Amino acid sequence: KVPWFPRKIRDLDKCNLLITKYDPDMDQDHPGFSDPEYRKRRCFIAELAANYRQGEPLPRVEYTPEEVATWREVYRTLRTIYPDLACRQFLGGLQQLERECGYGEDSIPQLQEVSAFLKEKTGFQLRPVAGLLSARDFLASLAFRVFQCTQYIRHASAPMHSPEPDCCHELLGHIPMLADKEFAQFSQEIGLASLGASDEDIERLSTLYWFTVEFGLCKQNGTVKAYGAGLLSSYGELIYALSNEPEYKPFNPEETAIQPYQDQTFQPVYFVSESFEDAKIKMRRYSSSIQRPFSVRYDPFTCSLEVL
Ligand code: H2B
Ligand code: FE
Repeated sequence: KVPWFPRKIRDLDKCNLLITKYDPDMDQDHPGFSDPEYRKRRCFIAELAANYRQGEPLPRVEYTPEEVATWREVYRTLRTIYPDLACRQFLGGLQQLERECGYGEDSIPQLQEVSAFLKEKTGFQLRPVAGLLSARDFLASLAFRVFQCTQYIRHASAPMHSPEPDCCHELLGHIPMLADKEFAQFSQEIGLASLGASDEDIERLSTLYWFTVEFGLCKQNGTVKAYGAGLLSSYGELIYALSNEPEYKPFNPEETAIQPYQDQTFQPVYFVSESFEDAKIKMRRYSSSIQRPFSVRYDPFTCSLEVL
């Protein structure tokens, strides 16, 4: 039996299964666990996401001076190392965001503006999400060029690390890459491959997502650069991944899809692709090997799927 999957963009309202693994109310090791003010703030922002319906304007958050100070510290620290370590597409996207979308260390960009910006560049749009989503729901939204974005910020006591996605991770790690046409297409293709897939195939696609979109490296002009959002939003791991300590393997979906990964500490291994073009071709070949009793095509005019 084929698992349910969204057929039109509105159906994403039903893709809302949250995983409470690392949230500040459940996880004693979370830096915000013993800060009731922080937890209250998180609940408020979570409500905004829970009440959101597809097509509505994205909620605005008035960030406090303390939250902006956390953002400033993250932005400043990362911004200085990007020119050496980030791939060209990322740097181009970030520059455009700084010029056209108010990116900078003085304020946290609002999802509404960022979503409008992306829509013009690659057709991607944002949707607010309360926390970590199930892999199936998260991947399904990519099929519609919708990126699920958290809106809260990490705890002020640990500006350089967050156990879960937060707005620094989304806005600095993911958004500049999603402004690149080729990367946008790569992301959507993972999403399309996930629709109606078995739990085992979802697990393999999640692992591929992890080692590409989150922790991917690629060669550019003979040097290895970062394109993964988990790297580009973590000062410590970005430096580590591009030092000579970790092991590198060439990106190869069959092998990458079954590599065990770490969500608590740095990755022991990173996968390097020759280029995005190369990663896209290999991923496409892998996706077409996934067995499903139907095929899907995305219709951008109606934002819905044709299931054949
Ligand atoms: N949920 C949210 N909110 N952000 C993510 O980046 C994310 C997620 N990543 N759920 C998913 C899981 C990823 O780890 C893969 C697809 O499992
Ligand atoms: Fe992420």
